[in-house]
Amino acid sequence: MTSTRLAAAILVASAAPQPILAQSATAPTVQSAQAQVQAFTLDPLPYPFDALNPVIDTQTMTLHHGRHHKSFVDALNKAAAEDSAVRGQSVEALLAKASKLPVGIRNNAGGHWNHRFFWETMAPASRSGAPSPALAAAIDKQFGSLDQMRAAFKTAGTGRFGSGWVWLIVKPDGTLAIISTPNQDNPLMDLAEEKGIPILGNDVWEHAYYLSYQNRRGEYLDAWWQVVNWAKVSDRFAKAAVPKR
Ligand code: MN3
Repeated sequence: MTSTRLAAAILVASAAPQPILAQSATAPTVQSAQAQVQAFTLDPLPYPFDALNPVIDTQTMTLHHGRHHKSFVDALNKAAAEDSAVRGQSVEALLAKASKLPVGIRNNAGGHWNHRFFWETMAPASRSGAPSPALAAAIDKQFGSLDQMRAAFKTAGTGRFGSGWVWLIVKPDGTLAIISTPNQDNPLMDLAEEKGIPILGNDVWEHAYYLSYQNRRGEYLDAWWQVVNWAKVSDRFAKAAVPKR
């Protein structure tokens, strides 16, 4: 054996056991730590990926849920493993203290909450339905009509520069309002300019519509009403609207 080969053999012999030792020493700790902080989960869509065709195409839904939403969940779980301010917290608790969190955690917490809410806001067009009588009355009172509410929603959505969301919220005084938030912010965050309980929301990031609509965000906002789950929105309204005396 040449000295080079001998050196290589010694190197292999001395190096080989190290990963095994390292693995056996640290793997169980890492695994149990991960098991404790797997608090954030990516739930499956409440309908098949192709269920919203042609309003939202299958590829957009697949990428939006499996890549975009998943990235927020993965990032939150990573943050939870590293940061005691995130560990063991609900996503709602993170939103409530968003102003005190690093911007990355604020974005990922918002992104997770917003997308979970978004999937549940929609249903196949055949099951879209209509607002409950109570919600329809509140919409008429605040906006004049459902069509006028939709027009105001479109104005807010097309007016959002860059990326963000548009929301129909119940304000603390019990009235409805339409607002838009930048990035992955939402009206539940303590730093929101206008706070309230969202009952309906649409994602106006380009990834939500670009494959089918390209730059035509207004067209997407018009078509989107076909897949709004009004039963879910009405249920949220009933829970959020506290009668004021
Ligand atoms: Mn999105």
